[in-house]
Amino acid sequence: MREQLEALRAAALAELGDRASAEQIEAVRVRVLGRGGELTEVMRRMREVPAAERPAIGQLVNQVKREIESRLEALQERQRAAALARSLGEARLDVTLPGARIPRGRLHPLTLVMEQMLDIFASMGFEVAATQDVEDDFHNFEALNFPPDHPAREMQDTFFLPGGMLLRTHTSNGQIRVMQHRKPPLAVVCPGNCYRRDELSVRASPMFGQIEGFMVDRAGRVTMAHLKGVLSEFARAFYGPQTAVRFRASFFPFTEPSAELDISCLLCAGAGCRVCKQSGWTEILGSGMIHPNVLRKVGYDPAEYQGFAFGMGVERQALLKLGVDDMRLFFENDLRFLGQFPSFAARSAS
Ligand code: 2NL
Repeated sequence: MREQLEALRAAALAELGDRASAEQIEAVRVRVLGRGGELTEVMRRMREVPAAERPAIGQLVNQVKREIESRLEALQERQRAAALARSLGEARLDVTLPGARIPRGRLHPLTLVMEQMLDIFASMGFEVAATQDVEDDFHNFEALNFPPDHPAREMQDTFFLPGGMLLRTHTSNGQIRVMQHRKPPLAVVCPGNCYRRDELSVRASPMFGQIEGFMVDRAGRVTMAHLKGVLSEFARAFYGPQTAVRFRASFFPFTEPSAELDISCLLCAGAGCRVCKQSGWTEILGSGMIHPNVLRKVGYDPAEYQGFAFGMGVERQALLKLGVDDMRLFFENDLRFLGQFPSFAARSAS
């Protein structure tokens, strides 16, 4: 019995070496200590042992049991520690490391300028209506009193699409559509992109943004004085309260009379410089009283209704306002350039 116990102990401890796996450890535990295991079997046969030897054998059984138990425990503890060390090693986290910088996006300077311009007109009660870039001849040319032989209607200047449509050359198409569908009183601004067959250059781009606007009411209620008031107010709100304005007579097929608006040069404040070609003034927009032919085309009787309209280029205003001297910069998407224009304070101030 004694030899059997010692053999059992030797075998178990030999199996419980330092490299024993968790499965091997569990197998030994079940085989030796488990119900019906080797040690239980020995205890069951205790009555075969002569009475005199029983206490000594009993002690040996207990000792073998304790030894194997403590070895099992030591091994399990060691494995738990190793598993913990492994998982700590894998998921090591240094909370003092700087975080990953996620670059923050911002609005394109042309978007900022466009939004600020629309905000100013909205504050004067204008609605904003965006319309389609792909247009037909009627809404882009005919309704605007362009004569059939006007140079703007030529292949050279306009992108014509297969099927008789074209890319609008100004956002006036949107105003024609609004007037066709609604009755005065109306005050609406139409922002959007326009297209002309120009090469991209310092001063021009085949795609450019425009804001046009109009105000129409019963004859006598919207006059040239309102045109001057609204557009002077716009110029001072957008370019600053110190900005001087002047209206200069001009010509457009869709307005009569027509006027262009100049502001005092932002760079030299009127003294004369390269930007204003020494004149002290810079042109920012065109405007006029809507031509009776245009009113008739949208179904308004010119004897009953009257109003003014205006149009301006977004890139041109952005160049002047932001002090940029090359339009191509707006279309190159160089983040070093685009990053220089955070949303300006004036957006919320105005
Ligand atoms: C310019 C000149 C202008 C208009 C646009 C307009 C629209 C309708 C009727 C009458 Cl539906 N006029 N728009 C009027 C005068 C000038 O733009 O130089 N734009 C950049």
